[in-house]
Amino acid sequence: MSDCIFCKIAAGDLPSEIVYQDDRVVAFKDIRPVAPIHILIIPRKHIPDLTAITEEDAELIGYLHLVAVKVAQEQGLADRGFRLVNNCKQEGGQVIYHLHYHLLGGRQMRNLC
Ligand code: IU
Repeated sequence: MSDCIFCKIAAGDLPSEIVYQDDRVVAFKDIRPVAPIHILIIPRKHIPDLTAITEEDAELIGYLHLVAVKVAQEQGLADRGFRLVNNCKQEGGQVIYHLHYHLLGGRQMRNLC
């Protein structure tokens, strides 16, 4: 999608600190981290939010989770633990309408909100 910031980041048209990428998924550092490690994991495919996924995306979403674990391992979080969060639509706190998961770690997580 031409006016989507995360599509532009995935395409390399906007700068970001990419920590992992392949033909389907990109992971990059959040510009406003709320934890010592805060990485966003996105599909290259433009999916606006979690409610927009279809049966066709099932494998992609599963694969995105595999990438999340791989990135967590590379960041030294696999044994310590981490949090993987999706904010969905307005009341879920979603701001950027390109599906993404927040990988948060490096400190003790407590409250959910
Ligand atoms: P949310 O789940 O849509 O609320 O999260 C959007 C995140 O995208 C938020 O943590 C921002 O700091 C982050 N972000 C970014 O990393 N790079 C950007 O260029 C923009 C937002 I705009």
